[in-house]
This record gives sequence, C-alpha cells and structure tokens, in this order.
Amino acid sequence: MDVKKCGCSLTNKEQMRKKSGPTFQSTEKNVTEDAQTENVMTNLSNAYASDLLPSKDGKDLTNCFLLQVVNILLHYIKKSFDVKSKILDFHHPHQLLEGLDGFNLQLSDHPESLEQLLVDCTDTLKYGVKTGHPHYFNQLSSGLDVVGLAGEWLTATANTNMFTYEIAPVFTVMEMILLKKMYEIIGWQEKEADGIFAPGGSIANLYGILVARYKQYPEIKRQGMTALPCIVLLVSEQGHYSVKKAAAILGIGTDNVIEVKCDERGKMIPAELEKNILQAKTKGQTPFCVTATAGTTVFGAFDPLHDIADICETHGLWMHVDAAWGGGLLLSRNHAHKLSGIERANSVSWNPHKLMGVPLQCSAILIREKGLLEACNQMRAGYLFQPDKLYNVDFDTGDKTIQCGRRVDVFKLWLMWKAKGTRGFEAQINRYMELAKYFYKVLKKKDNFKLVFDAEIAPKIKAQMVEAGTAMINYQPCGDKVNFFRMVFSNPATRRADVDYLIDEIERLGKDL
Ligand code: ABU
Repeated sequence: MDVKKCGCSLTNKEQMRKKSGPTFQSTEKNVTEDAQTENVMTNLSNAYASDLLPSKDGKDLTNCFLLQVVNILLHYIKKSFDVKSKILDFHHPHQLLEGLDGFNLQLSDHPESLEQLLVDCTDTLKYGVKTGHPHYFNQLSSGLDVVGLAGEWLTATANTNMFTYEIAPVFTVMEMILLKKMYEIIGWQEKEADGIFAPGGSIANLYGILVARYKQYPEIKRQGMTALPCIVLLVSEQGHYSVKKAAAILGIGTDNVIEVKCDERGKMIPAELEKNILQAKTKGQTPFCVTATAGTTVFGAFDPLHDIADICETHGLWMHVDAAWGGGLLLSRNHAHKLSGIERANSVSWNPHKLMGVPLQCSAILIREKGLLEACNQMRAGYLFQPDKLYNVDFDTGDKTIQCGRRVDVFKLWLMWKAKGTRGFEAQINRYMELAKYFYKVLKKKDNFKLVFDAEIAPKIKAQMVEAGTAMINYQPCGDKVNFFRMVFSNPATRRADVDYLIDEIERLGKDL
C-alpha cells in the first residue's frame, strides 16, 4: 500500500489537530479509493496498540499507523536538511518534565490512542536536536545519511540478536565481510585478524585493553587481579577519557594510567613515552599496554604511530590505537598517511559512526590475532553456543564479546558501503578535509577570531546560539587555551556556505560580548 492510497499524509501536530470531531481526516483526495483503509484512518483516535498486528484484522490499521509514522519522519528529515529551519527549539529540562503544549512525558497506567502516539512522535522530534542539519557541528558524529537511516529502519524491523548465526544468518556474515574489509584497509591479513562490532568507541577501547591484559596474563580470567603484578598502561594526556574508564572497570585503577605528555599540537611525544615506561619499571610497576590515538577528541591530533610501535616492540608492550575518530581517514588516499604505522598495532578501535557518517551506533574493535577475543571472553553458554549445530559454528560470534545480547550495527554500514562504494566514502571524507582547510583559511584572515581564546566568550556565544537554535558547535578548555570552539567536519550536509554562516553567526553573537 502506498502513502497516497492509505491517505496517511498528516505529518505534524498542527495538521493532526485539524481533525474534525474525534476522527482523523486525510488531506489526500483519493482516499476513498480504499474504503477499508479510510475506515481505519478515521478511527486512529479510538484505536490502540492492542488493535495493531498481531491482533486479528490489525493489518490495515498497522499499515496506516506505520505510514503515518513514516510521514512524520519524512517531514522531520526534510526539515533537518532545510538550512532555514532551526536546529533546535531549546527548552530547559524542567520545562520538558513539566510538559509542553500537550506534550506530556509522564507515563500513565492506561493506554493512549494511536493518534496520541503520533502526536508524541512528532513532539519528540520537535523538541529534539536535528543532528543532520548543515549547521550542526557539535559532535564527532553528525549528519543524517538517508541510506544509513534505511539500514537502521530495516535493522529495527528485523529485531534480531547478533550472538548466533542461527538467529542472524545474514547479519553475522555481513559483519565478517565488513571486518575483513577493515583489516585489509588497516593493512592486516585476514588470517591474522579478528574483531567485533561494539557499542561505541569507549567499549571498543575497553576491549583493546582487556585483550591486551589477557594476552600478557591469561590467568586473569580465572584468578582475577590478585594473580597479577601492579600493571600500568600508558596513553597521551590528549587521549580519550575512556582509557581511564576502562582501567577503572577492569580493576586496574585510574591511578595506574600514565598520561604521556604531548607536543603543542596534541601529539604524544615518543621520548616522553619511553621515559614514562622506564620510570614505571624503576618504581616496580609493570607496563603492559600503550594506547596511541589517531584523531584526538579535541585537537584531532594523530600520535606518531611508527615511533610508538618501535617503543612498544622494544619493551614488549601491546599497542592499541584509538582510531575511533580518525579511522575513517584510512579510506582517503590523500589522508591515510596520517595513520601510517597503524598496521603495526595489536588492536584498533574504529567508529564508522564518526567520519564515515554511519548512523549511531557503529563501532568496531579489531584485533591482530585470531582467536584471542574468544579465548578472553568465551563462557560457552550451552543454551546458545551448542558445538553440534547443523552449520559451521565459527559463524556464532557471540562468545567473543563481553555482552550477551548485541544489536545489529553492521547492516547500515554495509548498505551505505553498497550505496557509496569505498570511493564514495573517500570523496565524502576528502570534502570534510577541504572544508576544514577552507574554515582555517577564512578564520586566519579575521583578527576578531583571536577572541575565542578568551575564557568567557565561547560559552556565552554557544548559549545564545542554542537559544536561537541557529547552529551548534562545541567548545572546551584545554591547558592554557581556555574555552575555544572545536570545529568538527563530519556532516555530509555541510557546504562552504554553512561554514561561512557559522563564522558570521559567531561574529554576530559575539559582537556585543
Ligand atoms: N567518543 C567521543 C565523542 C565525543 C564527541 O562527539 O564530541
């Protein structure tokens, strides 16, 4: 059934409120073509979730309800890409908690009508942030890829679990194909590599450190930390906070994370790394892992991976590369050199939901040793991982993970790769780099932008920007550079005109401060 036939054309609350009496009128002329659906349509205000499939005769109502949802989403998608629309309609948390113009977030004991659910869907989007908007520069993950979105819809509809081939036959094979592609791009042989999609870069980094420790001390799995010496790990002072979080989770302790000094561009200084390793050994500590960063969160700096790999080899340390942000650059023949040496890493985190623009979430941990992930995490749950199944149980990948249930994050990436090809991703990423260059050039010519290093300016401009809903850009303090804007290019909708707009907007909002 298509949208017109169904007559499911109402797209927002205002239109929905144009209903006459208790019924829900369509704006389409040809709605009478399908009398049965018309009948269903007019009763959404009196229909409930219990009337949808799998209830008997729920098919037409289900069609109608879902097509209405699709209309709401399409309306939102179009607005997201409309540069003239606001990025957000900002409200304070207490306003949302108290309820806004009929949008009540509180839950009741009794079911609400399908019509009310549609209004709630519309309002949820209305008061949210349009992360696909061309002026959204706030996070490392941004943009709204339509094919990726279709992949996410399909994934939600399939609603399966990644732990076994048995219940996710296509998706588990797709995951293997994608992981193989990523190993090849890094420069590893398939037979020496392993991996899994994880719920975000922090968990991927946790995996890297977990496996590093298991490789060195396999007894940890049974005996715990009491069996180990005082182990320490190293990461640059600009590395992601998830490394410390992993140390806390794994019982290593945040005091046992050594922060290595960076140069003025935010890159780890190899001589400092070596010095810290030697100092730790002198103190009786046992370094076991170094996390290098390929694309730091604030400066976007790339640690010198070859130098770090040399030091790791000399001291017998596991080298993990956090390429959550910068991994996408491997797809660009112009920019992949920034990650030169990544092929020497023992493990790599790479988030396609950042530079590659895959809808959240999509993150991989890649390990340069087959079998290690499984040996580290395997518990052999008999009810899931029976060895005597009818198919090759190597495709039951669920025992490699620290989770049991695992969502399908791979399909949207696979579908986007089909849609763009490797070269399409390359073009997209090259464009971000060109925009960054353009942004830099424009700013360099402007004296007034020196002001953003002032302690108060960036938060004040951001506050006004959020209230106006015109653009979003993040800021942070860092060392002696307090509260400067962090410009992120990972939004496929952004053009040079949007960069110009942002600069003008910062100038406009900052003028009277
Ligand atoms: N995983 C770090 C993401 C940070 C950001 O988007 O700003």
